[in-house]
Amino acid sequence: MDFEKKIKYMGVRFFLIVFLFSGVFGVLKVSAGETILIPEGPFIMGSTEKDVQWAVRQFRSESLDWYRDETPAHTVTLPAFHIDKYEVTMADYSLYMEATGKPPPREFENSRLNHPAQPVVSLPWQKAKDYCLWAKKRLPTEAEWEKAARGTDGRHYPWGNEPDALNANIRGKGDNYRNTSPGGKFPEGVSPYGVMDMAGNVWEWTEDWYQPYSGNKHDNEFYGEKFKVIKGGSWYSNLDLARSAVRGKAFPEQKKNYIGFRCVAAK
Ligand SMILES: [Ca+2]
Ligand SMILES: [Ca+2]
Repeated sequence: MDFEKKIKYMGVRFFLIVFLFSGVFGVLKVSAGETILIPEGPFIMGSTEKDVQWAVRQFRSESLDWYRDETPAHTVTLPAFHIDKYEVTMADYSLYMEATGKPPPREFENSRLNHPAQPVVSLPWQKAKDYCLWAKKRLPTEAEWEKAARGTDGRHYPWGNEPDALNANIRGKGDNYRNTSPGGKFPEGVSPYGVMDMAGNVWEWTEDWYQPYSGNKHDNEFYGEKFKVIKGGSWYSNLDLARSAVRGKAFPEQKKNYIGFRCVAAK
């Protein structure tokens, strides 16, 4: 190879290396630490009787009882806080494992779920909480999560009231994803504040126990300090469960490939 060719060859190689590096960091940039400010003030949490009737009709549900834990709709006033724009990703969690020596959750071995920009899954509640504390944040309360998802006006979904199945990664691959999707692939599903994937992709751990709302008339054997509330539905659930008022529940020690999380911090 003569000198001129060699220079050219090295130039191409240099370009390729820069290109690959920017690709890798591009992935990290999507997820690492981007947060959204949720302003202080009141919002409507939970579901009215009318909301419940709507869901029953829309999803041809067999029982009104499925929805009773969302009632009554009530106003909650929160101070301002920051919330992660995206669910915590595999790339985020890899940095944490490197820094702390913590072991990987088992889905790190699953090729369908382990792209760096896909949400980390299969972590029990305490491990999700530990990650947030390491990142100098914490898990959201149920109220914080719901306000960040649906804004102040009591809408069914982050984007409004239309039950549009293409606005979120839910069950089935009609939305192009059979499993979890990389963060931010559903721009139409964005919340009023700009938070991504609050409907679908993965359910998200919250700080709170599954307790009745004040004024709730529903007899429910699952209330108490047994289950943690999870929010938003997942790639494994239907559009009904992706409503922002839905109160999912999971035992804190459950490790599921449809449960992930995001963190919040004080303003
Ligand atoms: Ca899907
Ligand atoms: Ca989600």
